[in-house]
Amino acid sequence: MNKKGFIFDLDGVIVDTAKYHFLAWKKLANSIGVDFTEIQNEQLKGVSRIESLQKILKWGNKTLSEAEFNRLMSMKNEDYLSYIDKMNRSEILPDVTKILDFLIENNQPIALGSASKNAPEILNKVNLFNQFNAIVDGNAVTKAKPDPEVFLKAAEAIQIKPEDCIVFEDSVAGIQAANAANMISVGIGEKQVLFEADYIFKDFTQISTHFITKLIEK
Ligand code: B16
Ligand code: MG
Repeated sequence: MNKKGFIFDLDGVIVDTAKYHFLAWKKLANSIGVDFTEIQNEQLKGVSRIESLQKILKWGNKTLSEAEFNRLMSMKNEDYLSYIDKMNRSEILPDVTKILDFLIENNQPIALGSASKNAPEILNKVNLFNQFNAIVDGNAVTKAKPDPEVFLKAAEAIQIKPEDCIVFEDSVAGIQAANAANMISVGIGEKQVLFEADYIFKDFTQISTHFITKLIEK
C-alpha cells in the first residue's frame, strides 16, 4: 500500500485550545490596560507566543523592557496551563479520532506540526500522544508559520517526501506554510478564510474515509 505523510496542526484542528488562549491573553492584555477582542484572538491563530504578545502590545501602543516582556509571557503561559491541566479526551474535536484510527489501521505515518510549545502536554492530556509517529512543535522550530519549517521537519521525521504529505490546518499562516512546503493543504474551517487551501472542510465530520483513501492512493 502507498504511504503518505499525514501532518496535523494541534490548536483548532485536534482540540479547540483557542478559547483558552483567548481567556489567558485577554486577562494579560487587560492587566496592562489593553483591550482584547475575539476578532483580535483570530489573528493570533497559528502565531507563536512571542509574536502574539508583540501584536497585543502593538494594538495597545505599548512598549516594554525585555524583562517585563518575558515576565508577561510566562504569566500568560501559566494561566493558559491552568486550563490545559483540566483537559481530557472529551475535548478532542468531533471525528478526529475516527480519522486518526483509520490512518493507523492503514499504516500511514502521522506527525504533529504545531507552533505550540505546550503540544506534548496537551496531547498527553487528551491521551493522543501515542497516536503520533513524530511530534514537531514550537520547541523544535526557529521560523514560525507561514514559513514551511515546521512541516518540512515533520515530513523529515516520518521520512516522507514533502510532496507526499497532507497537512490539516485551521490557520491562514498554516495553510500558506503547507503550500510553501509543496504539500497538499487541507483547511479545517471557513471557506472565506482558508481559500488558499487545496481542500476545505468545516470540520472532520465532513471528511470521509473515502476521501482519505483517495489521498493515500494518489
Ligand atoms: P504556546 P497551533 C498555536 O498552535 C496556536 O494556534 C497559537 O494561538 C499559539 O499562540 C501558538 O500555538 C503558541 O502556543 O503558547 O502553547 O506555545 O495552531 O500551531 O497548533
Ligand atoms: Mg491551529
